[in-house]
Amino acid sequence: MQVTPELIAWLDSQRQAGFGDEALLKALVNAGYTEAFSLGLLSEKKGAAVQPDAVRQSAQPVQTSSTLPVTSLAWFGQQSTYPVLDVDVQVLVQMKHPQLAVFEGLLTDAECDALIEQARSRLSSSLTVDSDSGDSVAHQARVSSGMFFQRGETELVGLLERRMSTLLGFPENHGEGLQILNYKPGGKYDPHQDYFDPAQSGSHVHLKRGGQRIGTLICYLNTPQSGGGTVFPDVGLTVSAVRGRAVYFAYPVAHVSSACLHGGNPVIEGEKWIATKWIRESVFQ
Ligand code: PD2
Ligand code: ZN
Repeated sequence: MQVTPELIAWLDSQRQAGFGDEALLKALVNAGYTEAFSLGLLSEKKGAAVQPDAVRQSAQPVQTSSTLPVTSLAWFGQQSTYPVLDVDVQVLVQMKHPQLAVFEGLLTDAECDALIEQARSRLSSSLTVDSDSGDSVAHQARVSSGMFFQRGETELVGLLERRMSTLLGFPENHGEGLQILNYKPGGKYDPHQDYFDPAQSGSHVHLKRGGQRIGTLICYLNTPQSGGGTVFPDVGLTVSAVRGRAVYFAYPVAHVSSACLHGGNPVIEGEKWIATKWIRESVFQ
């Protein structure tokens, strides 16, 4: 494990935001660093950017690391199949850094089809978050159309949300409403981070609604004929879009060191439908 400039910058920014060593240690360990490495880092870089008490007290913490509901993939490395309420979920792939897993069986084929039909008439062009204003704006980096369900809006959405929170161990009310996306040929989502960059002013409006995002679950609702996989450039991984599969990745630290850069590869032939659940550190409203 290496002390990178990015890691030092993250440590500085968290200390400036008022976090103490206990919270920082937890966040580092949750992100996959060993305790010995994390303790060494904290003591070696002690107080590198600590500000006077008055500034520290008035700073608004952007990430309450000590209250993360998903501390790690608790099931990591234990079983290959998990009973989740009324279904059995298979774990096809697991990684520790980034914290990532690929699942099969979380949604049945019939549920995938039904979710698409419930969303189809409500799609509109997808937008991205403007980093300065926080507004939603059209951007060429994201070519798709989509919609959001309210939490529990339909019986099916409610059931899927209960399965998701049971599998991953987060309270249902920490989840944003389920988002459905539809990509046509040429549709894509360039690599990005799903967390709100604490350094950007536009993030604050989003952070008020439940704190930072800490994990993403992308469920594939159909199988495009060609293209459309989800790519993780930091680790050279592409997860193929196959109906009924899902990829989960967690970023307990809102920083590139979580290695959660990811994108949707262009759809080459056919179309692609996904359902995405983003998990917040606190209750999302
Ligand atoms: O469609 C995808 O594979 C994809 C890739 C990256 C979706 C998202 N991000 C997202 O919804 O955040
Ligand atoms: Zn994303």
